[in-house]
Amino acid sequence: DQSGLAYSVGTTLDRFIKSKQRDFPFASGELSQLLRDIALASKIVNRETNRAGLANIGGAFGQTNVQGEEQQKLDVIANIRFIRALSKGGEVCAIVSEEEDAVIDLQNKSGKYVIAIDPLDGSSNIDVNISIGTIFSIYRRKTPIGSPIQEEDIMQPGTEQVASGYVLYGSSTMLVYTTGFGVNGFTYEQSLGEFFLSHPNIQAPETGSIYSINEGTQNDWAPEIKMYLDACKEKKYAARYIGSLVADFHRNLLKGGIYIYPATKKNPNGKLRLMYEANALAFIAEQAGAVASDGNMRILEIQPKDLHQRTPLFIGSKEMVKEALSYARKTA
Ligand code: AHM
Ligand code: MG
Repeated sequence: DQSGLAYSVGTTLDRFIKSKQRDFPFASGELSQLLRDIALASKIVNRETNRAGLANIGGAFGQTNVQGEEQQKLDVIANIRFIRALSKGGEVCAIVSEEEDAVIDLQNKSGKYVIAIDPLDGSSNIDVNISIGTIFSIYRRKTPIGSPIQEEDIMQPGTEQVASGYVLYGSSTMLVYTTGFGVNGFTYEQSLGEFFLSHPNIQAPETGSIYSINEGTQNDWAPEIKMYLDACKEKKYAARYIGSLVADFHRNLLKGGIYIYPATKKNPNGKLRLMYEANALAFIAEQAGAVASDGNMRILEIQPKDLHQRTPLFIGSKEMVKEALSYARKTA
């Protein structure tokens, strides 16, 4: 293939979603539509991300966009774009977003899905042209459709996710998602405006030789984390840390590795958020044969108590996470 895009003549995300609808024999196709809505919003965010550098050069794009909105920070723009797509789509009744203090109740009488989303993760990398991502979880509401949203619709553990995924705005843009039947990755072909299946049935290596952690905070860790890192160095593993969770997770998922965001003195429960960062990636990890833990239990089994609750995160190749956690047990 001369173009290097062997998949560009292959399966589009749309076709793939349609072909997978048979995984849900009783489903009406709303989840499929919802995934398409997310893909559309991610294309818009991709566009905004690509031109963010230019937009920051005073006046290059003018101060207002086509909607007449003032130029805003990319994370705010992403939040607006996703909420707009999810409200217009009609399948969603409520949204939990990193950018919003409270649950957004869409007052949508027919929506049966609840979304938790971090519209643009990796805030420290936005302004410096480094990979960033979108992370999303999809739940089915527990109470009857049309009735007022209740706490039980929102505060669901990760095991209840019907789908989750992420978009990586990297050297190319990718959408990776699962509906509980394995993990598939799609690469965005800009000139065609389509995502194409490029990474079918992703399987995480059982082990690897990459560790990803912000070592600058090591004096604030529990001793066992330091012990595990020492073991990694003993084995001459590679340190790789982008500081964008999606990018660090994605690399380790494909190559084999471990990502750790431990409890620190500053963040005694870790930094990452359970509902719209950890859960989505934990579901994908498990579906690809990797694992995710908070140090004591499976991320997916944590019962959320607070919308913006944080959790320590150990995620990645099975053997590596197992070894990391064994140090915690040794010192306990
Ligand atoms: P954000 O939601 O403010 O973007 O923070 C989340 C990010 C993750 O993407 C990344 O893994 C982590 O924070 C990096 O944190 P640190 O700079 O403390 O290493
Ligand atoms: Mg975030």
